[in-house]
Parts: sequence; C-alpha cells; structure tokens
Amino acid sequence: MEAISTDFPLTKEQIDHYNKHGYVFVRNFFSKEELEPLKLACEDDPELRDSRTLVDYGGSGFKLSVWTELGNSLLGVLPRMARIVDASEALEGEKCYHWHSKIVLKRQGEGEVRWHQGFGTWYEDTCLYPKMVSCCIAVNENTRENGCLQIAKDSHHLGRLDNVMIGNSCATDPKRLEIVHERLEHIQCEMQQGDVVFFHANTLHGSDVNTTDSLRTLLFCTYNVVSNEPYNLENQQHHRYRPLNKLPDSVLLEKQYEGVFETQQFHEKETDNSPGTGVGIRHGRTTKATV
Ligand SMILES: O=C(O)CCC(=O)C(=O)O
Ligand SMILES: [Fe+2]
Repeated sequence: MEAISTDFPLTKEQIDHYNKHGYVFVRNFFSKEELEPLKLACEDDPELRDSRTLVDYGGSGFKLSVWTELGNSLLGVLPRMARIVDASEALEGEKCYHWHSKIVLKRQGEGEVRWHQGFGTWYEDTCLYPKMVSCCIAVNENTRENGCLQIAKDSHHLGRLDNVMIGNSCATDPKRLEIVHERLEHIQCEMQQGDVVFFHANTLHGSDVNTTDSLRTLLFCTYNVVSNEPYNLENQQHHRYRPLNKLPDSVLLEKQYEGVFETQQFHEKETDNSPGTGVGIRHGRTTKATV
C-alpha cells in the first residue's frame, strides 16, 4: 500500500520561522467547507455534550474539552489527516504521535487564559524534552474582541519557566512573566476560519475574555515525538505512545467521518477541583498541586 502523505507540505521558510520564533501561521490551512460542520455543531451545542472542564483562576477562567481517542467522528479523523501530521513531523523533524486534542470554546464573558507553556504540564507528565507541537485551528473567526490566542514571540528559547498555582490551575510565575512581557513581542493570533498557528511546547501563550456575544472556537491538536514518550507510564492513561495512522487530506471534504462529536470519547470531566483540594487542573490533566 502506498504511504499516505500530504499534497501541501510546509515550506522551508515556514519551518525556519517556527524554529526561530516558536510559532508559524499557515493561512487557509483548512477550507471553510472542511470546518463548517464543526463550527455549526459547536453553535448547536456549545457545552460539547457537557464535556467542558472549568479552569478557574478566580476570575472568569476558561473551559476546555479534551480527547485522546481518535475514532470515526470528525474530532477523531481530523488529527490524523496527513496535512496536519506531516506538518507537525516537519516542524519537529521526527515521527510524532497524537498527544491530545482539545476545543477551547469561549462564550460571552468567558475565557481568561493565564500565560503558560504547554511543557509546564507535560514536564510533569514525565516527558524529557519539550518536543511537542500544537496546531491551533480557527474553527470560526478569532479576533482580539472574542479573545484570540496570544503568543510571546521567541519565548520558546527561554526554556521551561516555573509555575504557580492560581485558583485550580497553574500559570507561569507572574514576576518572571512581567519581564518577559516587557522584552518580548506580543503576537495577537487573529485568524479567519481555517487559518492555523503551530506553536512550540515552550512558547508562552494566553488569552483574554470574549467580550462579544458570539462564540470563539479554537481546536488544538498536539503531537509529541515518538522518542519522547513519558518515562513514567504509571497512571498515564492518555499520553502513551500509540501508532498514528494517517488519513488522506481529502477526508473532511469527502465527509469520511461519522458525526461531528456525537460519538467522541472525551476525557472525564473534572468534578472536584476546587482550590484547597490539593488537585490542580493542568490544562487538560488533573494532577497534585506542587506549588
Ligand atoms: O484557547 C486559548 O486561547 C488558549 C488555551 C490554552 O492555552 C490551553 O488550553 O492550554
Ligand atoms: Fe495552553
């Protein structure tokens, strides 16, 4: 059988930009037709089958739905598309597996995401290297007003920064963050439906509240390199290596999936994560608070 690969690989300039600055935008990576069923399903059920977990920093916080299982729903098919897997492997320079995916949907008044690095959490998952890449897909238009993702340019060169617990979650140490914000350029990831931004595990990012009355829907697909599987697999339900069987780029247009998220298995919703229980949500994973 012929190996499946994308017809639209990233260019050398795009890969160089990612390595230099810790992120790269690829406009129109997905077409509107490919993403419209997901956009409509999110509008129809913004609670995503009651799968959203609240990350509560004491303010509005934000809510996310996380999954690792890649079944036959649109949410299971999309992270396996050659277009996105080949791009992630080109950026990491190694074979990758699916770490997890999540939808961060912001309704009006929701969505403060304190600044953090993905590797803050994934380090705790016992990965040795920050060799993960996230592809953030604008499922609908993401603007400053509705709380688009924000990135600190070149911050992946800082290494892993310490975290502090705030509310039921963790965020980058505010003292160091202040200096980072003074010195590093701040990128507002405004995107049209179908645009994506890939960013590195150590790239600092956060976002503001959605001040509009429409939704802000962002889909994250995160990949780890195969050689960087967590070294401690005890209690590791979700992040073990599993072979990633790529699908042709055409699967979304040809609607080769069964429903959008009706059958999707999400990670269990956290129930007792109130501050003081000693349990903190680490952006998609519950762990003992360490700070
Ligand atoms: O949706 C956003 O704006 C950022 C969310 C995020 O960084 C996360 O869930 O780890
Ligand atoms: Fe994040």
